[in-house]
Amino acid sequence: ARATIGLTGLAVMGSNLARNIARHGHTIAVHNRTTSRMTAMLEEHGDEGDFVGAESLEDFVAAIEKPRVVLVMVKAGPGTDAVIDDLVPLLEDGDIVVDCGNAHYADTLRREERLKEHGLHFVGTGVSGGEVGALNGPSIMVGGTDQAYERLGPIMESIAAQVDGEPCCAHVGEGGAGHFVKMVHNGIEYADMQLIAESYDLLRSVLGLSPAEIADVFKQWNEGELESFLIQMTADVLRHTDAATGQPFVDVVQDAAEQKGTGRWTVQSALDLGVPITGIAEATFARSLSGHADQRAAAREVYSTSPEGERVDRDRDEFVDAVQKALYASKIVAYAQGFDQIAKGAEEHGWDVDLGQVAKIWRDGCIIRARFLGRITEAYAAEPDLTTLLTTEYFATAVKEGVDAWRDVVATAARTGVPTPAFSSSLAYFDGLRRERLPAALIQALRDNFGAHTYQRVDREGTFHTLWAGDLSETEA
Ligand code: NBP
Repeated sequence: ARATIGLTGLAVMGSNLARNIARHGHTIAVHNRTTSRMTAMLEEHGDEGDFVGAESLEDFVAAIEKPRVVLVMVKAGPGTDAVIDDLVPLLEDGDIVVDCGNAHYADTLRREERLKEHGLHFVGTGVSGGEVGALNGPSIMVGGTDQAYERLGPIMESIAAQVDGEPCCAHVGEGGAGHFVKMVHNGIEYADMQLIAESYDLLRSVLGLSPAEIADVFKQWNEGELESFLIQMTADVLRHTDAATGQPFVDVVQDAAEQKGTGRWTVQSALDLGVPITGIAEATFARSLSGHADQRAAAREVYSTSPEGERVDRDRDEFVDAVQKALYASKIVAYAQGFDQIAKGAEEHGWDVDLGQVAKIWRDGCIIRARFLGRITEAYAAEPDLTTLLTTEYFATAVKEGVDAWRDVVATAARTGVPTPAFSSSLAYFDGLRRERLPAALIQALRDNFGAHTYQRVDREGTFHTLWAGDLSETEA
């Protein structure tokens, strides 16, 4: 055995990750179910480092030094189970199986339990950054045991993106924490993209700017606090012209956004945990709405004769500035909600997750990489038990400065008929949090009326019920 690590599953993500590992001086055994994919990869890239090509799983496992580290990068779901089934009989006590695919964390928990019975470590690992990240330095969120990380960590840290000499890779927590954190990362990515899309829609619909003009706006935003991979990418995409038609590229793309499921998982988990992640949920539903072509066509037919939204005349610079502020404030809300979900998930599952460290390893390599994340790391460093990111001085200042513009943008969107579910729900969440009294009091009273669900009083301890069908007297439950 001469390879320090092995990787099976050489589609685009797996082969790029293997090349990244080899380029960093690690000898890597490579395998793929369909052998031709492995030989093709070695033919094309074999000179980039020290690869050991294996045609069978037996040869693959035999090529790796013990305790073995086997990275699995196959299609998530049954594919992962199939590979695990084949690997388990070939592995020995203390070997480490690392699932780098986009698995649901509940599957990871189940697989970890199963492999533990065989004396094996199972490490669910989130890898973000798409294919380019896999090759040049992704952000890596590792779960599983401390013991497994001791062997795996140094290799993964060496191939991850680096910021100021620090790797964007960490053992974020035990068990399924790696895949849980990756799931929320993807949920936040949904919210980020939805907020960007709403900003674009407002600038185009309210101000009448062209995609190229909006590209300039995003380019300018990318020089300030909003600086991020996605804002830069938005400028590039909006500037792109379709070669076939000469139209702005964004106008020839069908307006139905797809999803592979991580956004949905994030929302499902949030419902179970009781965490209001309104930004991510609205972003997920907005994609879903965009895909309902039949309902959209039917609604257009019925309502297109009704007055459209109002036309408003807005000063260009002032409105661009307002949208920027609304975007930033809504983004702060979406991240506060996402980090809240990670905190609650960690509490629920008994994982020790350092939220500041999570923000730190998202600073580069991953899709949501942004200047902003450094601020989140600072916030948790100053106050590790922070209840919500919204109350830290830096973010509170930004929200207070932006709140008038935020209201103006949401009101303008409503008046002009531009749908802004993420902007609007983020503002509602913010207003809900800061409100002295919520109408939840009325809901609780109604619940007591129809279902004797009881209530607490503001003025004294105890649990009470009013005899709604009787003499309206109050009883103590
Ligand atoms: P795919 O998700 O398209 O999976 C293709 C690979 O899975 C091939 O190597 C294929 O082998 C293997 N495979 C399948 Br399918 N069923 C198998 C089975 N029953 N036994 C063994 N191997 C099996 O590849 P990908 O796009 O490179 O993504 C890999 C993982 O990385 C996925 O979990 C994905 O969600 C995750 N991910 C992807 C991205 C991205 O940007 N694409 C980003 C982050 C994470 P074959 O060659 O023999 O068919």
